[in-house]
Amino acid sequence: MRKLSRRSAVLIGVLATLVLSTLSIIAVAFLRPPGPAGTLAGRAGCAAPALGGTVVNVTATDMGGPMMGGAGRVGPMRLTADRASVAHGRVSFLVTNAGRYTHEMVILPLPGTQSAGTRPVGGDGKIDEAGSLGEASATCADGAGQGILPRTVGWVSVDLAPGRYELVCNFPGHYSAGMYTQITVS
Ligand SMILES: [Cu+2]
Repeated sequence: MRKLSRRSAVLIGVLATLVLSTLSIIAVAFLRPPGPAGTLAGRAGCAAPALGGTVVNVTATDMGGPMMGGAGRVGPMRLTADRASVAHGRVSFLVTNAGRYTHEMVILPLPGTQSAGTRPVGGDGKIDEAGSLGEASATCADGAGQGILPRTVGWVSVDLAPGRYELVCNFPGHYSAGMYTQITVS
């Protein structure tokens, strides 16, 4: 009888452990930080108003910070758009900074057959922004500013003529680290 009770106790212990581990796994899955734009903006306490024209969602990412290689190291950085082409006219860019550094998005015309990512980078780590059609570089605001802080959004609305454009982040070193993408306006 006593032996059986001990076995039951062990069994109950094992079952309890299993239940608790399962609950922890479920809890971790639900507490994981969200990825998509809207959720990040919500957490940051700011969201873009209704934007005019066709909305292009742009995401800035980087692999920097203490989790990747430690102090001073800058990992690959990316600027990605959720569409490669858009109709001409009013276009709004909603930029979500999903990275650990401050970023921005500048719209530059891409002349001739020039490829995105091939602009010369100056000694200051930046490219020439001449011909810029607009930028989203303000935290939780429209247009130009001091940069879009991590886990926040910025936005800008512009009128674009047919052609090819390059979206870039021109914080020092970010363009050469990979923060550019192309969008075609038809
Ligand atoms: Cu950047």
